Amino acid sequence: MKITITAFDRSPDGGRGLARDTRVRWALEEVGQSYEVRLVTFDAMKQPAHLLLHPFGQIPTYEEGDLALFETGAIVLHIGERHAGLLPNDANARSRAIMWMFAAVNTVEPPILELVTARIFEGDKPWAKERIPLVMGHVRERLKQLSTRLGDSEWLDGAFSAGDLMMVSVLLRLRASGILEEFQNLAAYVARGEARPAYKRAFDAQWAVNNRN
Ligand code: GTB
Repeated sequence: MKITITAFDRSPDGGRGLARDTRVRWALEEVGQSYEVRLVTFDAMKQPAHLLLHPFGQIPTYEEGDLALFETGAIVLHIGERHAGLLPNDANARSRAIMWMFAAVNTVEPPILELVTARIFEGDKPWAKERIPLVMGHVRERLKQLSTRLGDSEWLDGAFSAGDLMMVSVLLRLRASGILEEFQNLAAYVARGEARPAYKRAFDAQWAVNNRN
């Protein structure tokens, strides 16, 4: 069945792969499913037609037959459940992979988003100079815990899974901050994710869209 996702008509990051359609593209590439992309402007995202698909007026969305989904965690989980390649067959290992997906979006991503907000959207506020080191501390604490758990392992729990796909996607948002490099094993973990052929295809596809004439 045809799969259609939505993405920014022009991502504010100019194609650095940080918008969340990249993780959905990556998941589809990992399982070998082709997909189409409908590009939407910021204005179109807030119009009734898009709000029917995404109540919060955001991208990405996912359509497949009469199924319409939003939220990248739910979309990647759906892809992993329908196609081989992202979730282990063993029931316990599968539950643990899903646990890492939740950990990525629910425990690791929030302080990272706090930092993005503090640095980019509130960087000119009078409290920014005091707030940024505080939020950096929250991010460091999470990275330290994650780094300890990952140790010398290649992936979070055995073979690469949707849990790693979500975690690497979340950590990539830290690249510009330099914090990731303080944790050598996490920096190497992210680099391993980026080196996967499926990630490269996903990245290249969104780059092409965002750098077209
Ligand atoms: N929890 C949702 C999910 O995981 O699907 C979050 C979806 C979301 O935040 N979508 C953003 C969006 O549509 C795009 S990805 N924003 C428009 C709006 O809310 O009006 C977030 C994002 C945007 C830009 C960059 N960037 O330029 O670096 C990075 C990430």
